Amino acid sequence: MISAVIFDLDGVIVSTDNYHYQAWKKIADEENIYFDEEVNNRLRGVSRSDSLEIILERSERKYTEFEKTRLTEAKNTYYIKLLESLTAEAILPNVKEVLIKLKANKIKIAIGSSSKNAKLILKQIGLIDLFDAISDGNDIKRSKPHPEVFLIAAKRLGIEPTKCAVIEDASAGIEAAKKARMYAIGIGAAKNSKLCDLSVDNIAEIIEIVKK
Ligand code: B16
Ligand code: MG
Repeated sequence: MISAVIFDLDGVIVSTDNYHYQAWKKIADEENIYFDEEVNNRLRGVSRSDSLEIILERSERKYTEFEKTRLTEAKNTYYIKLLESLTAEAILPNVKEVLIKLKANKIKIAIGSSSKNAKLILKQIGLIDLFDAISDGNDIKRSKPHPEVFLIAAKRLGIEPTKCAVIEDASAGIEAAKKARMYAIGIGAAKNSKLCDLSVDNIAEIIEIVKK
């Protein structure tokens, strides 16, 4: 039986994935590095510094640690600038209704996000007070596919990992959920991940699944 649902943030709750794309694209263009949607899909759920390493795979030269720090800082500056215009309108369809219904059914809800900007985003879209626990990029040493972010969320909820479901748009997040021994639900870009216990087209489908 599922007692809690842990939600990924970027790409599941809110459409900030498009902002990450725009910010990384600007960096890649400035550095003359090839970058497209396919590369971008590999960045979903992955930390800022690991994302840069993936982008630099296409670079013709090696970057020093100092240069890498400068690039991750520049990316975050662009990203935060884009976040300034973020409002509740960016909440993905049916998300708010699903969160409210889960709570009405006594299912705990948490955030499990790799982003260090997760709380800023949740405040801006007006959802921060709805969650029973938040685990994000500031809490972890290793990002998805490591299970740490989800295990911290479960601990903060006081629920056994095996009684938690995770909903994710990243293959790395699905892998992390399975490593944490949680029920893994894929949506969007993670729908075809081989490790999913289940894939959904619409987040509203999870209500019936967790009530079983
Ligand atoms: P930040 P999630 C992830 O969020 C994003 O999917 C990923 O693209 C990003 O690199 C990562 O957060 C770190 O974000 O630079 O804001 O700390 O999908 O785990 O909610
Ligand atoms: Mg995501």
